[in-house]
Amino acid sequence: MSNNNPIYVTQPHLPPLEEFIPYLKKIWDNKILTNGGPFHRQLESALCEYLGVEHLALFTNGTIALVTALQALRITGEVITTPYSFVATAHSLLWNGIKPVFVDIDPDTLNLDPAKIEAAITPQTTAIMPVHCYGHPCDVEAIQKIADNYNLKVIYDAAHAFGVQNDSGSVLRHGDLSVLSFHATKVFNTFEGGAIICPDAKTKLRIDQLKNFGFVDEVTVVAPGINGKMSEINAAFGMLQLEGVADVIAARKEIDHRYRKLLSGVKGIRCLGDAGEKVANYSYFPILVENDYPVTRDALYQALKDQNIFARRYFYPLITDFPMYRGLPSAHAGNLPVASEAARKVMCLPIYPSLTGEQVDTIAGVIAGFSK
Ligand code: T4K
Repeated sequence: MSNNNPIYVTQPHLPPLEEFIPYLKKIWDNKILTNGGPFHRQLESALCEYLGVEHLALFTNGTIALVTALQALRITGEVITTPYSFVATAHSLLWNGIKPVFVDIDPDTLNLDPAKIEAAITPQTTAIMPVHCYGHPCDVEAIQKIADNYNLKVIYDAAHAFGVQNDSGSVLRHGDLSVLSFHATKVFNTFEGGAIICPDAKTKLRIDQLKNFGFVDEVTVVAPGINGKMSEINAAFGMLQLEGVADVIAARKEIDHRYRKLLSGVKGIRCLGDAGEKVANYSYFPILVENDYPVTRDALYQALKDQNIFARRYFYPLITDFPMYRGLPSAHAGNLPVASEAARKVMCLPIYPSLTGEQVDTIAGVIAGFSK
């Protein structure tokens, strides 16, 4: 028997429509639609406060924010990164004419393995771009140590890490810059959107110029900047979303715990553990379908689909399998055994605030059903 209504891997949280009307009214009244208007400024400071960071620049999406972060730090040459991510991570390097150098991941966290970074450093290496995959923090201390030793910059792709904290507070404070995504599929969404977390006002100013074509004033352009500005409508929506984000994360936490309980005894299913975070955001629920599970990951994926349950294989294929990357020496599967295995086994189960306990039970039931 299959579910009548499809269950997707995620569903964006939306507050009641009538709550957004007063925000729209303000925009209609003042006629400021974009270019750093009042909602843009408000959301930047509200997010700084919520996230526990000093400076933040809003963007139209996470990808343009990544591209701009690399520009802001004038990164060139080679950048060490992970093959186990959404393709935008590596694309941001190609958009800057930078050569990605792929390094394998840690089998427990599925984040860039610091122990393998040093061997990939060459005289052309200028930076490291790790990803806090699924919102699980990277080993930020070990990565910083390597960066300091070799005089490299660190730009975190923190697209999944909204609100995540480790021992020292917000994980977004690590590295030279961190980049968030506020895409519809993220824990905190502004329809489309993103941000760069910057360490100081000077860097934020440069980033603000870069996202506005490089304009410094009406008649001065200092860099070939891009149009990366978040519009007032997205920023206003962000202000409203921020009010409910703690409840959103709490609801996700409940679903996460329910899955873990239901799947704990299922032979061959490994629920990915945390990476030592003190505050998590439960942005994804990845499981690994191990070799002792009765059917393959893809067979399980199809079985769920047959029940109208649309899990996703994030991150399969690996970035290094795409044509624009696979010719690079570091993209060779032999260089990336852990990532290759994870890509073969992983599947992200549906997780979003309005997913009911009953639906979670159904999904876990399909998975447990094979190993009975
Ligand atoms: N770095 C990392 C590590 C990232 O994961 C991402 C984005 C980025 C950088 C780039 O950030 P942005 O430039 O996107 O801000 C999705 C998202 O489009 C993408 O933002 C995200 N990562 C990636 C992991 O997932 P798809 O192609 O899987 O999305 P899609 O459209 O298949 O959506 C998945 C499901 O969500 C749908 O089956 C139904 C549901 N959904 C989706 C949308 C867009 C809705 O219910 N409503 C919606 O509006 O990439």
